Amino acid sequence: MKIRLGMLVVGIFVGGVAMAKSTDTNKDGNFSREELLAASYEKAEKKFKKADVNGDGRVTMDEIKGKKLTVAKGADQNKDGMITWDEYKAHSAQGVDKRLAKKDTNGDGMLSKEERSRKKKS
Ligand SMILES: [Ca+2]
Ligand SMILES: [Ca+2]
Ligand SMILES: [Ca+2]
Repeated sequence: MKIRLGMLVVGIFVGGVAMAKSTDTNKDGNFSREELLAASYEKAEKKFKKADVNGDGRVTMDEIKGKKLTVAKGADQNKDGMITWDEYKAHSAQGVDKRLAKKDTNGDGMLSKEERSRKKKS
């Protein structure tokens, strides 16, 4: 049971948006949704470009086959076997919203330093 929980936490962490200091572009100590989205898109764009081997702006399942930590298959929202940048962007935004929903305990739409560092309660 303990092991399973640990793996779950690791999975969430790997799939989440990196909480770099640079995310806080206006330096107010909080990560707003906009700041999180900007950071997430920036990261997503790098991943997407890397995954898009032939550079046609779409990532096909062939392109991500056998690769780890690239574009998630779940991003293919219309299930046509290709992930467009729009789909991937939407997927990234969903990740940000999920993260906010989970961590933004006071519901102000921003992650304060305390909220970011707070460990998940068991
Ligand atoms: Ca900020
Ligand atoms: Ca492609
Ligand atoms: Ca698609």
